[in-house]
Amino acid sequence: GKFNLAIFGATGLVGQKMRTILEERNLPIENIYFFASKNSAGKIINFQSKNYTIEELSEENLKDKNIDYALCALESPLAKEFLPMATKYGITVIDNSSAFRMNDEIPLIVPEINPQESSKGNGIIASPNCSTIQSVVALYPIYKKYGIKRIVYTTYQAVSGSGINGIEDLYRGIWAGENNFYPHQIAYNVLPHIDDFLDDGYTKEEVKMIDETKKIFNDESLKITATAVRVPILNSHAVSINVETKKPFDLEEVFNDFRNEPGIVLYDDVKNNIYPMPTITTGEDEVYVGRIRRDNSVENGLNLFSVADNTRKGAALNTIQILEYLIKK
Ligand code: 11C
Repeated sequence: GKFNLAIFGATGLVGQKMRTILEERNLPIENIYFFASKNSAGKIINFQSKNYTIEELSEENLKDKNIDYALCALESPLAKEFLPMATKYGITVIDNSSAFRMNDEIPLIVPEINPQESSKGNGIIASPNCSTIQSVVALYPIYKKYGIKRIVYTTYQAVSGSGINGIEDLYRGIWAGENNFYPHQIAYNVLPHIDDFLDDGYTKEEVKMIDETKKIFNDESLKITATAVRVPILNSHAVSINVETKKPFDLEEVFNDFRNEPGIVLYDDVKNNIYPMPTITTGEDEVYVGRIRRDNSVENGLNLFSVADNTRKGAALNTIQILEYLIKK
């Protein structure tokens, strides 16, 4: 049947993308409500040719609306503050922030991999970090068939991963050679630094990729390391993935494994210079996989390159695919 939907954080980059993708996908929405901070309250936005007034996200404004589901694009601290309150009113929230991802009671869902787990939890369902999502989708056919011992992730992440601030800093760098948001100029540069540094020298982004991968595959035995790098690209993250499988594989068969997998486009024909790139994946829903080759430096070693639209599959689309799974059930 029809349901009532809210978007929390409707004016940010991910919140706007949620609106765009909802317009593309025709879900049976009865009423939709857009919430954001006080600053944006009162602004008018358009959805499916109708105008809506943005409301301030508050208990007062939420409680009498009979909202069934909410897609949350709030920053982590705000999500922490508001989502437990929203669940008190029977709202099931699908959260794009990192606030609840590693909470044992909260499922962390990639619909291609573990949708059935979304029935657990107490009204909050977490959607993983953007670089994690496109990495685990790319690895899933390998994981299922051969098992995985160890993963080495190296990322090339677009500025849209930081929202509008990141995009502005890239243009600021190009036009003025300055930076305001990142600790260094991002234009004509590469920063091996995403999110805060921890005491062991890793960044939080790297730790998210490691911890979230283990949680999604439900496999604490996985050995994983990661280096996350910001590059001067507007949109679409790339991840170079080196993996050691448990069972031996035939390389031709690996190509076929990718060919038949939902959510993946095998994009690998190096003789014709075909490989995934941000210019190919931006605006696309699937994770593109290419540069598939054997790593002969270890037993059962494999290299691949995954590129995906970080604001779509990495954020807004993944939350909407979770919603679609829930309403189909
Ligand atoms: C980035 N991956 O590209 C980050 C953005 O944990 O949801 C997403 C942060 C998160 O900067």
